[in-house]
Amino acid sequence: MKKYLLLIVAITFTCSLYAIEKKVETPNVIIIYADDLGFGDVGAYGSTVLKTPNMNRIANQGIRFTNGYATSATCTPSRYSLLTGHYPWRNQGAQVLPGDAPLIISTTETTLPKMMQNAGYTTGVVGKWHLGMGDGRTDWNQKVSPGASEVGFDYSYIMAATNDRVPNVFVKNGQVEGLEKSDPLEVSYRKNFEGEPTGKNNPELLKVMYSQGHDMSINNGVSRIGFQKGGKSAQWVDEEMADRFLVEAKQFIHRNADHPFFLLYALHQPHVPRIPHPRFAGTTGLGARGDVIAEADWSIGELLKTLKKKGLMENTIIIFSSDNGPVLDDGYMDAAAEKIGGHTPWGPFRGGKYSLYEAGTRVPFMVMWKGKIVPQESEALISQVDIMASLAALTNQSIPKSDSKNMLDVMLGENSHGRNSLVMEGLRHKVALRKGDWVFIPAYKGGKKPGWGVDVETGFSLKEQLFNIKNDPKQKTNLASKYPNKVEEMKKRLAQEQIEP
Ligand code: NG6
Ligand code: CA
Repeated sequence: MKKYLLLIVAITFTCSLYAIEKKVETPNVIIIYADDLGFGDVGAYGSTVLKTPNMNRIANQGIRFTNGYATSATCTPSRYSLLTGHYPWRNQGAQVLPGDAPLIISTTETTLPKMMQNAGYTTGVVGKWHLGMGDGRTDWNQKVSPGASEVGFDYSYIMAATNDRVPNVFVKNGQVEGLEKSDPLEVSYRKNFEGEPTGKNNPELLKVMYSQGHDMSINNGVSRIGFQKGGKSAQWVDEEMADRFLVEAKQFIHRNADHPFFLLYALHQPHVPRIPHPRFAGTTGLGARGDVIAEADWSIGELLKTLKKKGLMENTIIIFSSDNGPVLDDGYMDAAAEKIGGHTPWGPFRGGKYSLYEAGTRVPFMVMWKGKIVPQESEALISQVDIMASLAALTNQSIPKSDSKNMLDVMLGENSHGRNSLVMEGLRHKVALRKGDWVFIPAYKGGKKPGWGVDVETGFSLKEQLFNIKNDPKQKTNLASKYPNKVEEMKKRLAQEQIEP
């Protein structure tokens, strides 16, 4: 009898231990994702000229990664990886998209937001989308589908592509907001609609002049990429965009404060056109680019205040990063280069947006979970593609095999060993490998400059390039001919990574 009693006690004990171990935490998760914000744009990453007190707050109260990467040096591919856990070069369609492009994520794919839904979360996305929506023959006056909802977001308030691409409207749960039946919205990337002004023909209507491209339809005194007609009541006012997205993000938090939520707050700053609210214009002395970063920082501060007010600070993980590196002139004469002064958006690195050199993909990457993450800096190698598997581990979900690696303990600062290697992407799906302190860029044709006037290096060279990124962050000395064995090793590894996750 005693024996049985002991056995029962033992079983109960093991079961309860198991229960403790299996206890799944479901803190809210907010990803704040900036657009074209550089490593060196953030105070916590060394910016002294430009002040970012609220981004710094996240960094200083959480873990600040110094080796954190976007998967690509442009927007759509990086966002694709964040939401799918796949490297972007595995999908030919994951390239900078026009505003009328169809959705590039399969509706049957297990995505980050779908995984969070499975874990019991209410999911939302506010801000920049740029993953395509509709089937490619979109009538913007009807419900646009498939889109964010089919990718796994219960709520979406987004712009289709970028703030420099038509249509210049917000799409709320698949419906263009504020449309009037009498003035339907039409969009084309092939030709203008008869009688409609363009930046090219009517520069007198512009408040900011374009420098490259961006000479098509005009809205709010800014000419864009692509043509649009009608839908006047729905067209956005750039100066109000930050406030609009902030209100939406705050309302999402308010509505979902009493159960687990996942929010992707995809900021539009500092992507072009850089048009801050008058509250921020001229406040940084760095021109429009600095001012819209100040505006983004303020928005983050307001979001943090909302969490605090709702008592959600200890129960929310905040991840902050950027989709790609910085660029100065990206198509408008907004004096970003002329007013840069001593500010270095690319930090200590070479290149920028569009580049296979370091500043293309090395971005601010920080994670805060008040009371859980011990404030620290981490040198662990980590990629945004890892967020999906890490959050799957957090919420006890299983996901299909992908490029996403479970870095939960690294993200929470409990382990300083990140990835051994990662693949980064430049223009046109060209890739490079980071492994340990080394970066290897294969020989590529394509020219040193992107070719449409931006002052950034592609990173392409007809010669193979090998750098020790720790000793030489500016990638000044190509060590390929000095270390042929290292080149061979890196080449092999890159080929392996390309074959399978
Ligand atoms: C480029 C645009 C640039 C920007 C970029 C996408 C021109 C000359 N340049 O083609 O302004 O919109 O696409 O940026 O049109 S991203 O951050 O969304 O990838
Ligand atoms: Ca971007």
